[in-house]
Amino acid sequence: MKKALVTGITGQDGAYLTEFLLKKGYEVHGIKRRSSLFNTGRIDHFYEDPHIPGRHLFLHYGDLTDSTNLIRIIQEVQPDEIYNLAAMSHVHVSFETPEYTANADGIGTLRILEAVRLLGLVKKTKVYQASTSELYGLVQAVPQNETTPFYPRSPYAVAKLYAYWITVNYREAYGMFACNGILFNHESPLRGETFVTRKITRAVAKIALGLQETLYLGNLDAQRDWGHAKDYVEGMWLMMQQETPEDFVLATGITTRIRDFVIRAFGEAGIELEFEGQHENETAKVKACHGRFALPVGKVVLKVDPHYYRPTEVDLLIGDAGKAIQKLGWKPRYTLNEMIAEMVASDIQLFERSLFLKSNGFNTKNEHE
Ligand code: NDP
Ligand code: GDR
Repeated sequence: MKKALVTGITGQDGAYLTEFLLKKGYEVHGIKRRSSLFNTGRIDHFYEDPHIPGRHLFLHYGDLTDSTNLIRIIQEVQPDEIYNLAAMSHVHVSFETPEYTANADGIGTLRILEAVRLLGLVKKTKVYQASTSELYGLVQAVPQNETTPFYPRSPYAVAKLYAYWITVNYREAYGMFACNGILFNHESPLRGETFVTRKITRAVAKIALGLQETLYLGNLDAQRDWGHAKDYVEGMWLMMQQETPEDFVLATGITTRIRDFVIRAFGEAGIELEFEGQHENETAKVKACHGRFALPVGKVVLKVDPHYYRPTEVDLLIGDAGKAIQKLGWKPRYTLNEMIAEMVASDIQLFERSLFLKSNGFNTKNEHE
């Protein structure tokens, strides 16, 4: 039985990858941070009672900023594959916590690689590094592929640039199986609530159900290449099954403006929008309702709030996954519309459940609101 160690197991990708690896028959070990509230909501359904023998999922307390902790866990687990998914992954927040982001996202990767080397596991343990399309930053050329120059535009992206190159360096210097997956944005119903797609699909659900008045967003003109996280974790695994380690882009090759995502997401709930104004004065109001949610025509549901603008923005991402398609046989299965439909349906269900509980006298304060 192969053993995988997943950092960032409590995040979106960690949850989908864990499901994927368990189905493949792996013994999965995950590193979770100590937190004052439970933070394992995305993986609780895989949890197995530690008192019952024969389980396949093990959780260890740890942190990418703590070398000795990482060395101990890697020594204990002796993993065949490490998926380094842990990171302070929010681009906007990285402008407020640049030093911590550099420590966790940049040096954190070095700590993992160094632990493997110091423990003499170079020939045994493969390392996957969660690299990102944010590395491309200021547009140099499109579509972006493995040879497109990088120009990071945030403390997050600069930290990930270090992580990218230290991964390449350990591969070249020590012959380690270490590879970068340069993944373009990928989303799902498990996406963190403050990333733009999930913020939008949650707002669609809450506005449709009368739980929220207005959605406030920043730059509506940015363009992103959005795929589904479920497809992308399979790509991570495929990279780790290669004979020789290489870096791969995973993307859909289709880019969409934030504004268009908003239109499609509201459309999934049968709400047709009309946009007016420009830049910070732009708004969207209800033009018509076709489904079960009847909002008043003319109701303003979206306003721009410059608070969400970034000091430096990444305007356009569109990836070329040709190498992954050809060498890994990887292909995204979900279309953008299918993914949006899944996310909107999931958030509507979530808030309908909260409403049902509330109307039956239960307190849902700490649930999802
Ligand atoms: P999430 O933000 O959903 O998950 C991040 C995970 O990292 C969480 O489990 C979080 O723990 C953990 N974490 C954060 N800081 C630390 C730390 N110091 N020590 C240990 N664990 C930590 O991100 P995603 O699942 O979306 O992304 C996974 C990885 O892929 C990240 O590295 C991200 O930067 C990268 N990436 C993501 C893309 C995307 O579109 N989703 C695209 C390209 C790259 P906790 O739950 O306690 O907060
Ligand atoms: P991104 O994702 O920065 O691409 O990083 P995010 O969803 O945060 O932003 C995408 C674009 O939407 C614009 N935007 C807003 N973003 C947020 N979060 N909130 C808003 O209100 C809002 N309004 C407009 C942003 O300006 C941006 O242009 C994600 C993360 O998962 C990274 O970890 C990962 O590396 C990259 O994707 C690829």
